[in-house]
Amino acid sequence: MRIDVLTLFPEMFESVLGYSILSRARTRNIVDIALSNIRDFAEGDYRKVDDKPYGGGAGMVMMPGPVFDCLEHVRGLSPDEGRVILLTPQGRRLDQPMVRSLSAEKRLILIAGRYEGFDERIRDGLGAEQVSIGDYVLSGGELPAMVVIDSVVRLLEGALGDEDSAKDDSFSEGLLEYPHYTRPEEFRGMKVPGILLSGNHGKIAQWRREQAVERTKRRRPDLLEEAD
Ligand code: 9D3
Repeated sequence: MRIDVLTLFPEMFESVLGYSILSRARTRNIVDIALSNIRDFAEGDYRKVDDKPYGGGAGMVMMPGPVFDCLEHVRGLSPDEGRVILLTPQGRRLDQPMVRSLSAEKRLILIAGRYEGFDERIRDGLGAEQVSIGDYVLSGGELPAMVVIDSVVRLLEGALGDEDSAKDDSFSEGLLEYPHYTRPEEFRGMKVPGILLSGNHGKIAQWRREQAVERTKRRRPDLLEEAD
């Protein structure tokens, strides 16, 4: 997969892309991630990318010119069309089915914004899908773009190492996870449930399923509505 990111802060991405699963996926050529600075497509001595809103009001608005020019440049970097995603609080909320669908694409083009918002002609004219990562206010679209990248890349064939569990147990799809324990058997008076030490794999699987259903009921009843 190829992922292009259009951003005013390409440096923000470097640490996240340089660690663990993402770093390994890049060195193994499972994903090629290219960062483009929208400011490189701004004009004038000041390379302005934002301006005051027509009609007045607080905050600045991201100008359409640099974003359109940057996208046109980026499109030419690879023959694949790519699914264009605009990160915005007004977008459809990202969830695992959307992540799965994005992971099936050959190319993604992510646009991260700053300021109070995009000039409406960016939304109208770019033919982009608008995506949000949830109902809370962040300072820009960069962290959301990194969330999309991380969630998508870990689903790509070969991205997870042996130590990362590649697939969930089938029953746990759509449920919260069952409780996990490792050594020691007793820690500060808290014991590992005896069943996990029993060696009875049938009973262990049954206990885990019950635990997963029970904690989903208690903490996330909304998920249970949709699970099998
Ligand atoms: C008062 C209006 N604000 C909208 C809630 C303006 C505004 C605040 C922060 C507009 C953009 C932003 C920056 N956020 C994003 O670009 C963003 C975002 C987010 O803040 N939360 C969840 N998902 C996303 S995707 C992009």
